[in-house]
Amino acid sequence: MRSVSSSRTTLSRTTLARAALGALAGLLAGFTALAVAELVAGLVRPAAGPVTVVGGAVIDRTPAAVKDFAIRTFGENDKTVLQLGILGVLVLIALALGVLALRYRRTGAAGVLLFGIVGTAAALSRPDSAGIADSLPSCAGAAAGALTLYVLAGRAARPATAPGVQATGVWNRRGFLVAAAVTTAGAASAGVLGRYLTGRRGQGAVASRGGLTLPRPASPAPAVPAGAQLKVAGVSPFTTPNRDFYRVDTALVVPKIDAGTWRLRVHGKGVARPRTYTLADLLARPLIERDITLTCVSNEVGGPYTGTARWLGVPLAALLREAGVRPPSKGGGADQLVARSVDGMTLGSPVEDVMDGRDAMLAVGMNGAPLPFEHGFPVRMLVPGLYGYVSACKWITDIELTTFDAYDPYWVKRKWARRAPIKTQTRIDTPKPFGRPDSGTVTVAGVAWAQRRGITRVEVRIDEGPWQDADLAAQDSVDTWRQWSYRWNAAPGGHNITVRATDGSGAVQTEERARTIPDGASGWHSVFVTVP
Ligand SMILES: Nc1nc2c(c(=O)[nH]1)N[C@H]1C(S)=C(S)[C@@H](COP(=O)(O)O)O[C@H]1N2
Ligand SMILES: [Mo]
Repeated sequence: MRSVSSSRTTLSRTTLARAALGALAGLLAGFTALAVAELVAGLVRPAAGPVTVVGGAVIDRTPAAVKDFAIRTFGENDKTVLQLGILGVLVLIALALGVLALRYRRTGAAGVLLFGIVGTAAALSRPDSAGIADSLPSCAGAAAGALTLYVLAGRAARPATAPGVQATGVWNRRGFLVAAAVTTAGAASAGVLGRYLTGRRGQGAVASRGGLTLPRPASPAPAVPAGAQLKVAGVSPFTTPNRDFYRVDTALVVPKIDAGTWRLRVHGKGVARPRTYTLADLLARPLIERDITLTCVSNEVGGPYTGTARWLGVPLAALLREAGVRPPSKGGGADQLVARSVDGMTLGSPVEDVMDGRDAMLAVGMNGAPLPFEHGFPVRMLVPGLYGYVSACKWITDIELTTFDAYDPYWVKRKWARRAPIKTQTRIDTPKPFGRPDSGTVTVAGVAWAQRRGITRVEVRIDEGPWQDADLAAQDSVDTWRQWSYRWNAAPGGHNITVRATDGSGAVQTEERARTIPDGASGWHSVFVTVP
């Protein structure tokens, strides 16, 4: 009895240990696959790496509500979370395939090969796909991974037999370890080399940005009025530094474009003189410089996805007029301008808005520097008054004049509105939600924005009390946000602070709550604080 049970324990221990080896073989195969894919992507095209293309394909297919949830929950870490999620799934599958391969070597290896197909399908489905070459990283990675699993599983599973000696059930541990070590070293070198190649590819772009001297604007921005920036701790700075400026896009790998080879094509309906511009062509034109507040349609009431910068750029309306474009109100046939970026993103703006006299521009500078790569280097579009997703194309490379009937750009295909002017919003920056300010005088302060209309009034309400006028900081322009503050005599207890603004047309910000989808959030921002 005793001996049976102990042999059973030995057996299950052996089984477990073997399963662990199988799992390890699976992990190493997965690691090898990704490292080899990285190396090939470094040689072919960094954006064609399997995690990048699968992640991109997932983003493209994510329903708007889920995307909104991801932005809300993970903020600007949403892409990292997505990539970690993909890696997590890959690890689980690799472990399972490894265990499977102990018994069914061929099947396990074939399972790894399937990922080459998944990666290829994802790569080819991306809007910026460079064609069949984009399948190379996934296919090469999958092949290397399958081979690794086949070899390692063989070593892990094979009992150490010698001629004339009965199989002992002890596998070839040393053989496995040697193979595993060689695999690890080889895969790690492939990965490092791949990273290096990817980095080197971006160097031309980095150098072209470093070497770019921005011309002086023909029309400089007026100085920000001294009174536009309140001296209140906790309020958002009037000008958002580039490093703090929110970033929202679908790019898992930030495009690094060499300014020297960059081109912008302008063509389409009603374009009498289609033309392709170089950066030098654009910089030779008279530039304007303007303070503009950019806002994302995914910004919740009270949310962080809005910021103000001093932008330098080429007036877009003049450039379009030169090309022969007329707005619909002047008889032009195209009512939609579709901007396309190097990563295949498409954004559509009303031609009427772009040409109605506002400072729509092809921006090259942001707060005195060339655009950061994250914000669209070398050139992005900006149209004051419109949410980013219908106007602010980063890494722009193509402008096509068309109609709203003829073409739905990326976000519109995903149920967002075709037209999306920015809604009036007010945000309380201080005190923070659930803050505990001391009783007595508490300065409540924040920002309000209604681009193109400007802010003429901000009111604050404590609990269910009357609306009180806040003090307005100086207004820079109708296209920028405006700071406000309110001195509140706070009594101990829990309090709700609510704010609302009135825009330049006299319209009071609506109380009606709307979600971000389809055309931007509305409603009043309020924070709850406890005065101890
Ligand atoms: N190429 C490209 N441009 C893009 C996007 C994108 O995903 N890809 N996102 C748009 C959205 S939704 C917004 S709100 C703004 C954000 O610009 P920022 O990241 O510089 O703040 O860029 C717009 N331009
Ligand atoms: Mo956005």
